[in-house]
Parts: sequence; C-alpha cells; structure tokens
Amino acid sequence: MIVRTLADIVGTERDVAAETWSSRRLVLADDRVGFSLHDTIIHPGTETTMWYQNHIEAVYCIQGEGTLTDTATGESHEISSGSMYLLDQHDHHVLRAHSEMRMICVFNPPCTGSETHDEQGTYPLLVLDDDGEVRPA
Ligand code: 9YT
Repeated sequence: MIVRTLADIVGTERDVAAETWSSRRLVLADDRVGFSLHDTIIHPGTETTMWYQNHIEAVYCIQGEGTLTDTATGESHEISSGSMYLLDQHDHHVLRAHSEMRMICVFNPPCTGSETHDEQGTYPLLVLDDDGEVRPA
C-alpha cells in the first residue's frame, strides 16, 4: 500500500507547472499500477488547447467553472464541480477556465512525471524500462 498527501507532492518534481495549469502528480508510472493520478489546478481566465494523442484521460472537476469545447464537433459543455469528462477518443479539445478549476485527472498509460504539452497540446508517450529509466515508447 502507498499513502501520500498533496503536501508530500507540492514543491517536488511531482509538482509540474505549465503556463495555464499546475499538476500535482500523486501516482505515476514508477508506481507500476498502469495509470497516473493528478490533482490539477487550472488558472482562472486561461484557455488550454489539448490533444492527448497517446493517452486516455478522465477528468473530474471538484472546483471552479469552465467551458470545454470539442474542437472536432464544435460542441461545448459547461464544466463545474461534479462534472466528469472522459477523452476516450483522444479528442482534441479546448478548456476555458472562468474561475480557478481543480481537476482530478487519470491517465492511461501513466505519465512518467515531467510531461508537459507540446505545441499540439500532446504529451509524448514515455515508458519506464525495467531499470526505472524513462524512454520513448
Ligand atoms: C484538465 C487538464 O487536462 N489539464 C492539463 C494538465 C493535465 N491534466 C495533467 O497533467 O494533470
């Protein structure tokens, strides 16, 4: 059994900041359970374009309000505490945060730790080898 608190993560290398968000990574690939679990803050007034071409992500909002747009269809959804969205089709999407949003995010395959979006809003597909080294899949 592994027990961690958010306080254990904040300020460590598992606390990854980008321009529009901060992701506190509670479970990562090196835990070897097949998914990663992130407690993510989306900064208010920001717009983030994302496209997880290599991952499936479930996002559960527990704080704040924003608008999620599926770029392919143009369909928008209002997201607030209690809303979940599952990017089961590697959906290209935009999240506009009207207030500070706090999201619980699950990635499969798991993130290895330091992933941030490339210019397309994609995370690279990285794996841990048997020696615990991170390498491209
Ligand atoms: C909601 C969302 O996808 N934000 C981007 C950060 C990502 N979820 C992460 O790595 O925690």
